[in-house]
Amino acid sequence: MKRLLCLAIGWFTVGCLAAAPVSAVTLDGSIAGDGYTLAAVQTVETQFGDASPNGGSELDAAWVRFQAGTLYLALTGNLESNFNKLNVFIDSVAGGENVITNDTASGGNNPTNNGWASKHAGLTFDTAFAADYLIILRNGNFGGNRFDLDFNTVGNTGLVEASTDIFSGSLTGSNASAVASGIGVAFNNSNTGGVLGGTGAANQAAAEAVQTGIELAIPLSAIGNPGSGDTIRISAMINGSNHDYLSNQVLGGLPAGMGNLGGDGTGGFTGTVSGVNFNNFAGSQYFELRTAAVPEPATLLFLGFGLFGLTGVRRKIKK
Ligand SMILES: [Ca+2]
Ligand SMILES: [Ca+2]
Ligand SMILES: [Ca+2]
Repeated sequence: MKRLLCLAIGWFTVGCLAAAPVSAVTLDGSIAGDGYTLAAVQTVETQFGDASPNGGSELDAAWVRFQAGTLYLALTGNLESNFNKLNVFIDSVAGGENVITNDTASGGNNPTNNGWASKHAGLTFDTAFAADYLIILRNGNFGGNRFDLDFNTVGNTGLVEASTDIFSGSLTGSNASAVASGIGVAFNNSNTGGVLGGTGAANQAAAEAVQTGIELAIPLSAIGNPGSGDTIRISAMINGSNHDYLSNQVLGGLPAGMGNLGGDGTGGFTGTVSGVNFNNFAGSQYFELRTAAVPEPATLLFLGFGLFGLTGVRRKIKK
């Protein structure tokens, strides 16, 4: 919450300054000091391994901030360095796919990059969600440590951008513009707190307390230029390294008690995730934000108030 700092000289209140403006977001894989707003908190423990910090994957919370035409999205937690996929589906414009179709080589409408569409064909989002874009993040060791990011359209093949080893030989790091659309990403995998391993209800206070993980800088121009007040919906989930076995780490979260979704929604392996239908699980497996929901802090608002209008403030100061 913004606070007003009021200046008083003797008996005269001369004006109010907005609290020091929140500084620009630092793309470093941490939400600390960035002025983020909480958008979603994990609801269920992870069945993809409790990271300590390596050896597991968890999505603890989602944090957002709009700044200078960019959507900053932080997904706190961990991503195991075994090329498991963190898939971030974005519904930011009209149209898109509520049920994912195959790639164009197999009768669908999606690009073939990373083989994701052929594994997702049939996956069904909650009714209100129709994906327009997908960011795929993964890391591991294949000819050296690397972190890769793919960005593509969903529902048409208009855009495919794939970028490998964006942290120059490291599993973690920061890259202010990883692909041609200008999407930046940073990853800090140092979290050892957050949710525990299992299928029980998440400790949401612990999940909310996690400061590090994936931090994305997404230019609104890259996702169809949603306008002021438009709703953007995001469904983030961790999948296996072949896009064919969904974990139980999804934001918005799955109901407590849910284990990995696998390919059929109940943990079974089928070779694809086509049997997953998020309408079968209580709650929304997406979270939403409005472009105007997180207004920029005013930069050094100086409001000249007369003595008369601020008697209340003066009384508070005098006390
Ligand atoms: Ca940061
Ligand atoms: Ca859409
Ligand atoms: Ca649901």
